[in-house]
Amino acid sequence: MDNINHILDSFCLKGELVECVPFGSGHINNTYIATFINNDVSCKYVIQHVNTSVFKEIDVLMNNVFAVTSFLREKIKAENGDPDRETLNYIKTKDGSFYCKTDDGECYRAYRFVDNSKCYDSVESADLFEKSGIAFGKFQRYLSNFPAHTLKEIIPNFHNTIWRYENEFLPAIENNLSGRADSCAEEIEFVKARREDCKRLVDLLSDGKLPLRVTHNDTKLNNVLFDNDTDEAICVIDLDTVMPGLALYDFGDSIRYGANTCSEDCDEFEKVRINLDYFKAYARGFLSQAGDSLNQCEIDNLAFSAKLMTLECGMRFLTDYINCDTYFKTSYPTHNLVRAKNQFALVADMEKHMTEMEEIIKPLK
Ligand code: ADP
Ligand code: GN1
Ligand code: MG
Repeated sequence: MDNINHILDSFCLKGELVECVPFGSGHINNTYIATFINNDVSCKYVIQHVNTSVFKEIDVLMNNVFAVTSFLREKIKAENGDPDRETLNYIKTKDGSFYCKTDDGECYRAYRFVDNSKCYDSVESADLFEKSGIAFGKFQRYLSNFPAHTLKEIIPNFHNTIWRYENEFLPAIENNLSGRADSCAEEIEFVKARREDCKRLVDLLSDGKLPLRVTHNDTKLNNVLFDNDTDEAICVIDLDTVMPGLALYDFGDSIRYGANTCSEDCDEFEKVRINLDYFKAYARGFLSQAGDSLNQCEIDNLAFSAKLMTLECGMRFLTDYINCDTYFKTSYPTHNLVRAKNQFALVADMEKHMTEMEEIIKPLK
């Protein structure tokens, strides 16, 4: 991180800097924790370098997240919660901007670190996963009357799976920039065989059967902070992709990530399975908060959404592999291919268990 002092100095942060170290495991932005000492009290801030090739309109992005967090603060207060802990608190720069831009055009933002909190990269128990379902369900409920038209769609067609299929996946194969397409013919066929699935939710949306809501769109387990002492889910974070979407995107993406018996990066594909206990626990938590507002078509597609979000994510990893790994951070040459194969193994296992997944949902709602 260049010019760290200069960057930190541009924000309204109090005290003397002790250290600033890399943190987290996200695939897009770079996160750092800056520790300051102020009157003998230690104070931590999260500093993020925003990936502006992914988030091209940073002003619009920051307007979105400030609007959403301001709205959430009022909701949290109305339910006697603690808005300093239960949503992100962004810190403006000294000249009143939502982010700092360096001379070489890099963009950084800052917010308060939620003390005594932690994140999990993998699900450790059904109970923990249920709590994350409660957090994301509550997030959805809080935002149910947010004026959606004021939010810009920061990445258009983000979860429009058929759009990604036609406009990203097929052209990647056609252009074959990396020359890798021949080596993943089986994975390409796996996606092609499921083209009809890619249309299902967007068709239901355009038929008026699924309502457009304000959704998070990146509901990985590590986008929830848990209390260090009680293990209660405190705060939903990583709000960059909050925009109009389907409740099913949020439900499905959580299952994709958290109910996989292996991590997204695991290359032991034969061990990849859907954990049905975790699926049930998450569904119970999510529906306890958001269930009353969901319509029957949403309920009927919960199990399918888990499969679709997994297929979509696998397709995005595969597309990036064929496109020379320009979108997701990777640590080794076949990393995106491994992630894609992992996701497709999960899709295949969900297909085997789809009836059981649907049966699990029925009594919950
Ligand atoms: P990324 O885009 O890299 O996923 P996140 O916003 O999810 O970025 O932050 C990365 C990690 O930093 C999180 O998983 C969490 O561990 C930690 N983190 C982010 N915000 C906070 C916060 N306000 N308080 C404490 N930890 C945080
Ligand atoms: C990215 O930034 P991170 O790691 O929370 C991606 C998600 C994918 C996820 C896969 C803006 O999320 O859509 O589901 O990787 N975020 C963006 O792990 O593309
Ligand atoms: Mg994150």
